[in-house]
Amino acid sequence: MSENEHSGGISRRALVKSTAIGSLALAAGGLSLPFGLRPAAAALQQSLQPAADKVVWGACSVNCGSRCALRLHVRDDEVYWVETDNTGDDIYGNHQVRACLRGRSIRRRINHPDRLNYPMKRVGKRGEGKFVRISWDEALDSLAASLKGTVEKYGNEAVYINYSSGIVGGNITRSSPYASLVARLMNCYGGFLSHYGTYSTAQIACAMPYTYGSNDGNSTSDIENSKLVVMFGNNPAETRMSGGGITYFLEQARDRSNARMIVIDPRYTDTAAGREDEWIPIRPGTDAALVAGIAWVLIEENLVDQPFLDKYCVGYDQTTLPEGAPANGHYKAYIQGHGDDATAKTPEWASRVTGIPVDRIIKLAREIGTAKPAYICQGWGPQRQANGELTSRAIAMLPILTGNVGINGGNSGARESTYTITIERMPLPDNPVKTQISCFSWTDAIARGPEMTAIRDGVRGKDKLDVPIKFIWNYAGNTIINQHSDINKTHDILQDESQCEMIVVIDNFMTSSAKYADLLLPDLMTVEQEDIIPNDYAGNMGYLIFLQPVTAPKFERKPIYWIMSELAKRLGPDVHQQFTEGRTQAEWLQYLYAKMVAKDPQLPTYEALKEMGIFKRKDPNGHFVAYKKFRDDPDAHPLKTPSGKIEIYSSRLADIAHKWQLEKDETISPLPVYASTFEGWDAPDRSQFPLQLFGFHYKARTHSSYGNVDVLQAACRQEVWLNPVDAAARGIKNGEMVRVFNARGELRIAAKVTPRIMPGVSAMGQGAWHTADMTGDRVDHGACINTLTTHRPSPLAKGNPQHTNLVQIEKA
Ligand SMILES: Nc1nc2c(c(=O)[nH]1)N[C@H]1C(S)=C(S)[C@@H](COP(=O)(O)OP(=O)(O)OC[C@H]3O[C@@H](n4cnc5c(=O)[nH]c(N)nc54)[C@H](O)[C@@H]3O)O[C@H]1N2
Ligand SMILES: Nc1nc2c(c(=O)[nH]1)N[C@H]1C(S)=C(S)[C@@H](COP(=O)(O)OP(=O)(O)OC[C@H]3O[C@@H](n4cnc5c(=O)[nH]c(N)nc54)[C@H](O)[C@@H]3O)O[C@H]1N2
Ligand code: SF4
Ligand SMILES: [Mo]
Repeated sequence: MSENEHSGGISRRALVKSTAIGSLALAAGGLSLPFGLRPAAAALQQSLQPAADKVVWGACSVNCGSRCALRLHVRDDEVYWVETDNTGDDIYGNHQVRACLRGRSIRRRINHPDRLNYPMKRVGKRGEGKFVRISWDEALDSLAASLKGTVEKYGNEAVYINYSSGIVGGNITRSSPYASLVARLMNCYGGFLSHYGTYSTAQIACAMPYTYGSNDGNSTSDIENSKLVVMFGNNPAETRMSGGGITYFLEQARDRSNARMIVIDPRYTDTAAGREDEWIPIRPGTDAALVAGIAWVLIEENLVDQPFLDKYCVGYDQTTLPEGAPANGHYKAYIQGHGDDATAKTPEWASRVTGIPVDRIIKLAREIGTAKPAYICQGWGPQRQANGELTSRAIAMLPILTGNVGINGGNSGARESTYTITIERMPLPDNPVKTQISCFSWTDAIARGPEMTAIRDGVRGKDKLDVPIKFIWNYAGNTIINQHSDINKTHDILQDESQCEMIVVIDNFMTSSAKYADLLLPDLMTVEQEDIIPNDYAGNMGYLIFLQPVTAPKFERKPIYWIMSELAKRLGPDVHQQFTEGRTQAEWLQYLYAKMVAKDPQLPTYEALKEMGIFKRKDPNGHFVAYKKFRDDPDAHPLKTPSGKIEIYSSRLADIAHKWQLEKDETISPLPVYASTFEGWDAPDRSQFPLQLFGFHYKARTHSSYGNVDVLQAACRQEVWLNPVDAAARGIKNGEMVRVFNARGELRIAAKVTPRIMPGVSAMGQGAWHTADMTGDRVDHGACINTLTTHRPSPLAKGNPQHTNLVQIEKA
């Protein structure tokens, strides 16, 4: 989830000189008890626990948007007890980076029976999970031969590195397909077909820059300066769970400001629960209509910040409409009903679309128009819809109309940014292959690659793709199957071994994606290696964690650096030399850290950091304020948009809308309008599949990671949320097993009948492990939502609209 995972400048992380805050680490060796534990309790705890042989600093490095320190107690080369950060205290600003339920269960992952122990090659059909053990030599020789063969026959453009996010943050252990060791190796060997966008933020990262030139938000800590917090589809209580993460900042900052908090979400989320002043349920995919209804009230009641709009923006009304735009093409005309659709976006109109009562829309508009400053933000749920590009830009209209951009206590309408200590990554040679596809369209690139064009399929760097994907690298990702859409269709595409000829999976576990591997290679986990990892989203407290290998490598698991170096050897001495530059993994780490210290001399020395385990530092600027320089002096600090201003009307989007080939139910617009979409609430297929369905990011797992840990499964069950009205109409009781299905597939799951979700909408945690007999009925008993999602991409970003689905639910 670091900047590379979310390209497009989601999280702005300035490297700033500053001083260390109280982060005196307890000694890494010897018995260390939780800081502040009272003596009696400490004595009791000590009497219950055998003396530790050693305590090793580790980190949980999954892609959950947080990052937690772990202190792993080890005896006889096995972890027997897991604790978390004990540096700092409970005081806001010097708090502990405490792990959530997942990180604390890492011992069960390390020793899980699903773990891969040996290199293997597939002997059954793809997906069957039949493998035989082979030696590392055989694995690496056949991998090298296959890669060479693919490059000779089809060229480097036929080699694809699939999106993956299993390990985030490390210098060395780092799954990001943009910058992993796999990418480094491929760039030393002629390059590879790369992708743009991420499954996380495809739509918003593509769309926001048309408005702002980038996609930045104020740090959550800045809420201490706000009067009102409005969250659209943002659920940090589940999606930023670390003790060092956003929820803590949200709570603490709100404590200081007493800001009212309004949560706009189809679900009454854990973030809302007990914390919100108001929950406004909204029909999925309709936030842009709510914004338009609010804008109508703001304009009617003279609550817009006209001087701000005149000075900083383009296209609000006639006066700043850019050249070439139609006379009725401005935002005000769209809202007032003078645009092409001749529809006034009254609260009554918005109410019909969103399902929110008229008076509530008016009241919300007045609150947003008068509370100054207001922190208006969005999570990434609204943008993971099929019209998500429009939605993300539309939500940004509220802070723009009310002049809340670029000030303390305000926000841009984007998700929060964070402070971080910038870390030096493994350098990446240039990729000689310039062609890119969207990260979501790789299955299309296998099945119909050469048909894919720039103006219909979003191919970049070329007018069209010349070769289909023939070789896939999948390192620390489960997006071959579990996390990509339409599993049944993906399965069919991958069955044909003459299409994609080779799939290499490097993982720790026998995941559903691993079952589709031709070669399956067992990696060490991050906690089993030495590495340095920075914080992810952590408000205004940055930190570094220095991990030491918690145990010796077991079985024939190998670190990724070794795997890639050995492969490089087999691809030729030049490739090997360029890949390793003659350094071992340990030497690389020291070399990279030395570069960090050279740029940021106030960092501790390598040895001191190793001793500390965790080093924390607060943002010396206090809070990050997005677009502050622009607000202070727009001439000296123009935005990165073509006009240098906030582009409410984007001429570039007008041009794209004009040139690209789109279907009738796909909309690209220069203005952040509301548009219906395929499989939305008003789509024709709703007569057959009457319920909207989306998958939220669930506390039980990080996507599929930790999904196989029994205690977590028991603590947070996999259920489909259903409103009592919809349940009663189907004769479904709470806890009963149901079938959830549409034309793409079917899954079985228990029903959670609850008023916490609005009628007509259903939801389940995404990331559960797909479990189906793919040669039989294909019914998924693991309840992985991607049994039901579509391969059809969103119109502009060509991203994953995985939250836009229509289904039927019946008693099983
Ligand atoms: N329907 C639906 N689908 C979604 C989403 C959704 O909201 N709805 N969300 C999307 C989003 S935002 C994302 S980011 C993607 C995430 O999709 P993925 O990036 O595939 O994330 P995970 O499922 O966590 O899979 C990570 C894999 O890395 C492996 N791994 C972990 N640590 C290591 C390691 O040290 N070494 C190696 N070699 N492997 C390791 C894990 O075992 C696991 O198989 O899913 C997307 N899919
Ligand atoms: N525990 C846990 N934490 C995680 C992850 C995880 O898998 N598990 N994944 C991490 C990753 S990689 C990412 S990208 C982030 C994802 O972070 P997000 O994308 O923000 O998470 P989601 O749960 O998909 O969506 C956030 C909220 O949006 C709501 N929502 C869905 N559709 C709409 C809509 O149309 N309008 C509105 N207003 N609300 C809507 C959902 O109910 C949900 O509460 O989370 C990160 N954190
Ligand atoms: S899953 Fe995230 S919040 Fe939980 S321990 Fe791991 S890094 Fe921390
Ligand atoms: Mo993500």
